[in-house]
Amino acid sequence: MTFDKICVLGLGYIGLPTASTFATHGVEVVGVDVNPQVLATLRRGEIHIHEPGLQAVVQSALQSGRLRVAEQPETADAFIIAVPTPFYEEAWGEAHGKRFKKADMRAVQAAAEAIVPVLQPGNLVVLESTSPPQTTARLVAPILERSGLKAGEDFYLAYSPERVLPGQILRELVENARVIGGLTPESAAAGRDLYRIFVKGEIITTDATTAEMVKIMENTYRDVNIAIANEFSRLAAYFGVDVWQAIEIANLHPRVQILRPGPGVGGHCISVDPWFFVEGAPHLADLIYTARQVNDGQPHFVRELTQRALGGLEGRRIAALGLAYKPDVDDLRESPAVEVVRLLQEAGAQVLAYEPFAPQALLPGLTTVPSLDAAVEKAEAVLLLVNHTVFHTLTPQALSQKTPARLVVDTVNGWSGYDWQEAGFSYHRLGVGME
Ligand code: SAJ
Repeated sequence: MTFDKICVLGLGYIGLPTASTFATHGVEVVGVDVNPQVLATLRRGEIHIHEPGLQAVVQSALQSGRLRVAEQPETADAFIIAVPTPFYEEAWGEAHGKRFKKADMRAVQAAAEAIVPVLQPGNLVVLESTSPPQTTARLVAPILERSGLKAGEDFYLAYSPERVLPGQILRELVENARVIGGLTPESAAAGRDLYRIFVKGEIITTDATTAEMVKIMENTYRDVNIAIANEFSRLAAYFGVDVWQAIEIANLHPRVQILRPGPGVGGHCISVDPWFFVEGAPHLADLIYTARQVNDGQPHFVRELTQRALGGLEGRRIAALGLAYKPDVDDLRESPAVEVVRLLQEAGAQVLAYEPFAPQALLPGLTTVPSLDAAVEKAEAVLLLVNHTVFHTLTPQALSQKTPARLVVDTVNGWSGYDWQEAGFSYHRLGVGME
């Protein structure tokens, strides 16, 4: 199958790089977004998201005339849906003794509905948004069939998850292996023809529900493995052991690869996707559910650790270093570091938080400061929450010039305890037994 013109619905972290990459590979692309500000920004030749190299690709796609933006989809050979699938913040589900977060599929529904009036026989529709198993077959297909056309017979329908790492999106889009799950084998083949335009990695075809499960399984696998690392950190502290040393030794075994404990799991993928399994089959997802609870509970352990280290929290002045969900990114979504700061403040501590990648970030209820100096100058304790390179490379000598604090709590194993103790600091690390 050949594709002269495609429509990409949703111009966010995935849709915009995908749309512009197709355009720079010679396809006519119409990028659609429901947010007028996003369209206005792109029409000015600017971009609304932070991703290395993206601005240049988008500009070249726009200047070539092959990428343009629009409010509504128009007739095309293929449609790609790349809208967000978050979960409802307030509405929780409950079944089989589990309380779970529910996927908010309204953006996927609205995107499919917008395609209905322009869908034509022989078209291909691909869903890319991370979705609960069976979404393509049970949610998207029936909506598209309101056009009077039958999915898999009159038009092709496929699911192809994005699996790129923020910060590396443009390279990984092209180089990573890509899974394409078709509602029918012909739909999968049509999807393979489409992505072959720019994908250099292997393209694996399967059915739609398998492709949906693959994506959620990848992130759930990681969540469960981080949960066991976090539980090990609690057990090690309880038994008077240094978890970091124990993990290092265990990982010498050829079939063991324990991940890193930390203040919890954040971001918009790994802390979200496992819920799609729990919501879809709560009676079968015991381990996945427990792992989510372990990881979501980790900020409470950091609060307790800080409380023990300081001998109390009420009125104590703490400098919190880092708010991002992982090192060297500016993304604060679902960040456990933010949760730790909230818990400390709720316990009466006075926390000044500094995030070098988003120094102006405004978070309700949190006091953020624009520099390291401002965070530490009056602090009694310094709490390392994210192992950003700028923090990791900070020496106790440099820090002691800026702060009266002589107590540090390291939740990410970012610093050498020996160096800090030598420099006169009382040093406390997550996952290490305290006398
Ligand atoms: N984390 C730990 N310990 C570890 C590793 C990570 O506590 O040993 C924490 C991080 O600090 C962070 C969270 O887990 O809070 C997630 O970070 P991450 O780097 O593991 O993953 P993401 O969310 O940035 O990206 C993931 C990737 N998926 C996998 O590695 C299986 C990426 O390839 C996916 O495209 C992305 O999710 C997505 O969009 O689904």
